[in-house]
Amino acid sequence: MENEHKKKVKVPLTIEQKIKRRNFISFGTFFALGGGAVASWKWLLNAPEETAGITAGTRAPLRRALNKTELFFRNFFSNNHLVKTYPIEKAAKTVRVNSLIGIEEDENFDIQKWKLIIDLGNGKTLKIGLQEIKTLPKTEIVYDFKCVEGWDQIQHWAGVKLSDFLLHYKLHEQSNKQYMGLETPNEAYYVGLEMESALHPQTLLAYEMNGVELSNDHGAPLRLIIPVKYGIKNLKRIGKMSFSNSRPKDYWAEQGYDYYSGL
Ligand SMILES: Nc1nc2c(c(=O)[nH]1)N[C@H]1C(S)=C(S)[C@@H](COP(=O)(O)O)O[C@H]1N2
Ligand SMILES: [Mo]
Repeated sequence: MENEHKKKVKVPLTIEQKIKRRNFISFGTFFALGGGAVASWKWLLNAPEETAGITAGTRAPLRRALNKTELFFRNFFSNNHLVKTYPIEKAAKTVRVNSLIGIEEDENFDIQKWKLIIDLGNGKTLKIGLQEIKTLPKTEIVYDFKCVEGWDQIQHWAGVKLSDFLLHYKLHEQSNKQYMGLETPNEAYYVGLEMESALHPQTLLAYEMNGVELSNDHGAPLRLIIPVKYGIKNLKRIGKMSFSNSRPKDYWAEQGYDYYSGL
């Protein structure tokens, strides 16, 4: 199932990236029966932290790492399903556009100046342009997108796996938080996600639909595609990403929809 998502490496990776990727893939293979990619990724993510704890001789970080490991294995059994995927020919040619909060009313938005802002949580931010994001391994998915309003459509998206992205930018500490928050550049639309769903192997930061770059209506230049959730969580035009241990604000949860909105 996972194999159906074609990966294309557009730009040669550095040695460090290659090693990381190889470790990631081999450990992923080890856990292949059960979609262990989340568990393996988290394992990799935490390995350095545990080592640091040992070498520094401090027990607290080590204990924290062990607790996290325990958490991964719980998640491994509870959150290991993959959403059904389809052949590319099944994907809709005319893709439905739903609501445009944070997009249509943002007249000041300048796509040329856009950068993804990562709130590192220590008062610092990271700003990443689209061209840089496009150099990361590309993953495609064709699946049945479902909106809570009662429609669904088989759609074809491509981008970088959110887990690959976090790993590449060494956002280890941030990814150990319980939640990820995303919002549009004008902060009008925002969602909160449990980290397990954000790290799900089918969750993408998408910049293409049907093989071409995203239109504004579908969230240009970069949107979230999170197949384990209803459409409302698939935030279009991401401006900022943040991390926390408390639930980030969520536009539709504020209107009474289920915060989790999982499938
Ligand atoms: N910025 C933003 N993202 C959004 C929305 C929105 O209004 N604004 N609507 C959500 C809802 S309810 C759905 S069903 C999907 C629809 O995505 P589409 O318009 O690309 O089909 O986007 C989600 N992401
Ligand atoms: Mo929706």
